[in-house]
Amino acid sequence: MSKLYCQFPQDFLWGAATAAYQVEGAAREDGRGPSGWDTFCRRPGAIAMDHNGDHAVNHYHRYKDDVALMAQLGLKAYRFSISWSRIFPDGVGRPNPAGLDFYRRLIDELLGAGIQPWATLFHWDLPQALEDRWRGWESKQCAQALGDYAGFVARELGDRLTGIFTINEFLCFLDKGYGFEPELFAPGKSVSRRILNQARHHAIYGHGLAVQAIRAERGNSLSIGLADNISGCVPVRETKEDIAAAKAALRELSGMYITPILEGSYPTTYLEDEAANAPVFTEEEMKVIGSPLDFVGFNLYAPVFIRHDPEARRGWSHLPCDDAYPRMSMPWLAIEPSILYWVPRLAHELWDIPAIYITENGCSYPDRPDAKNQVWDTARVMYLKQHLIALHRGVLEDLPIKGYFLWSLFDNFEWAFGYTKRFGLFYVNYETMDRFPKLSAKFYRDVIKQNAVGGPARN
Ligand code: GBH
Repeated sequence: MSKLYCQFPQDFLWGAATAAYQVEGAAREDGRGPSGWDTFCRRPGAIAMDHNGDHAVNHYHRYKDDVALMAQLGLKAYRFSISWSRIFPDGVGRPNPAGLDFYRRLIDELLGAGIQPWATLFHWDLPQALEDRWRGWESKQCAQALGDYAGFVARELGDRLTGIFTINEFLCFLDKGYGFEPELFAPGKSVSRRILNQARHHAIYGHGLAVQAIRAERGNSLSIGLADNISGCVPVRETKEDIAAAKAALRELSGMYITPILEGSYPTTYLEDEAANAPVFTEEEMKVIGSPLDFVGFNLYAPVFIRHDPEARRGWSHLPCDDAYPRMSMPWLAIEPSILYWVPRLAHELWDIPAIYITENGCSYPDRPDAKNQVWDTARVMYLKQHLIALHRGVLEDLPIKGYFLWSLFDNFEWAFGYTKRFGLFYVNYETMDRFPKLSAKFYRDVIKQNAVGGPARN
């Protein structure tokens, strides 16, 4: 009977994700040093309504109640990020015990509730001190600093973590932070193409140093990986040619980030395209970058449609979503559920990945509570249901898909959009900080309980 529904494997990991700067608040408490996002938010006009993460949703103080909400959902895992400048207020040097203690208490609370803790080391909030001292990722010393911080966290907290992500989404703190995307993120500077490529290289090198430092502390007792927003490549038609084109595109579009991490060398297409602006690197650094991982996490939201194109230089071309294409309420959030099938499939064919997690997927939507504080976010339920059904196709085809982390547990500080975009399963009233489960929270709870999408309710 269960085969009629989208039944997931018994040990499938159902989770939800957040990031430190987006939820914690308590920006100046217990010795936390400033991060690049604290600085960037002070720049007039950088953030919608000039919002900032000073208070965010106060997860720092409400973490116990928040873990109780996770338990109500039946979450099996919580993906949170660690604020680097809480642990090392200056980025390097003397650690801050009070900052570390917050994550100890959070992890204890999670374990007490039977929820696996999965921590991201760097979700864009670089200590401001590292930007001031070294111009951040422009310097190789920043990579070394990430390695040292990773080793420290693995030593202090690693025995009770289940999984660890070195870095979240390179593109967002490099291409978007260094002036190569229309939407500007912290640190909000503008560098040359040459410097961008070198900074990208330092960041993936930092990832590799972090993997090695964690492995040295914890061996195989902790699952090590990263969470990257790889391009959501989807073949426009399910033909041999378009599928092969989408696969080639996935590898080439990831030429500066995930491809060298998984292959231990840059694809020639990337080096050729960047020519004189390509990064300078050593063989030794490439070995570090290619350090073996236990899993790879993909943050997947929007499609990049690819078609076979014999006239294009690389044999494929990208078909942009036009104005009429359906979107959720984020300019870039075009809806194509099959990204959750195609990206794991194509990535697995390319790189034979031992374990794949969807580390983010979700949508923003201008939902509002009714008089009884109920939020009927039917569009989010539609979005999630369709994506999980598409993900299930990969499960049926025996792809090594081990879990799914929904973005996000709560409405929170959505970077350049401030608090104007809501991605949460729990609605947050920003005046009172009260949280209310939306319809989508109830939908997700049912999915977790049934370990399936569809089928009769069992609650
Ligand atoms: C993730 O970013 C983040 O990890 C998370 O913190 C964030 O809250 C969440 O998703 C929702 O945004 O902007 O036109 O260049 C995803 C950010 C947005 C990055 C789309 C790549 C590509 C289109 N991604 N963007 S564009």
